[in-house]
Amino acid sequence: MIRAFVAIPLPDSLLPACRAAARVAISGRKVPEENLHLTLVFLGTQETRRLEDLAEALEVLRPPPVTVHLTGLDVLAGFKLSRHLVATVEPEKGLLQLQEAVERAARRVDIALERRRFRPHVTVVRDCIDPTLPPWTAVPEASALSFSLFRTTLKKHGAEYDALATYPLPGAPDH
Ligand code: 2AM
Repeated sequence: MIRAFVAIPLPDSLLPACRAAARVAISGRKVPEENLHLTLVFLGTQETRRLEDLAEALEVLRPPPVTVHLTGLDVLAGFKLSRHLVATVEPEKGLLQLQEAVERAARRVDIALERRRFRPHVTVVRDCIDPTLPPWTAVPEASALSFSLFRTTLKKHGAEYDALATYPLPGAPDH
């Protein structure tokens, strides 16, 4: 059984904005920079076979171009009483289309999904005390180059992510 999710890795040019955002929190666990991502669909724990089927379905999906535009900071409720500091992401058309297509692909291979409204965001600090949110300094948007099916392994020091499969998005070099 594998715990998995589908996400867009944070485009490199948005790293400085997320780095600055993480400084706002005075407590909590910063998400390591290489782990920053925009979750499209959380899959929970699944049989390897199901994930292989999903990986194949994602291979033939014709994704739209996706722009990642960070629009501000927010604090979202996590599990139990935890709070996460996040950079909010504009729900632009391509992003919503991709998210819906991945969700459909997951349901087609019989993965039962949580019924939660998609609120696009990049978590930058987990389990923090509510910070005072400063005014947001606008950052340029960036094209997403790819999305991936990730395996997550829970370790003492936090989660480790491995990309099991990566899919290019239109506009990426060599696409
Ligand atoms: P996040 O996107 O708000 O940070 C891997 O665990 C990713 O899936 C995380 O980025 C996490 O939240 C997201 N996720 C969504 N729902 C989840 C859930 N019920 N349990 C764990 N992670 C979840």
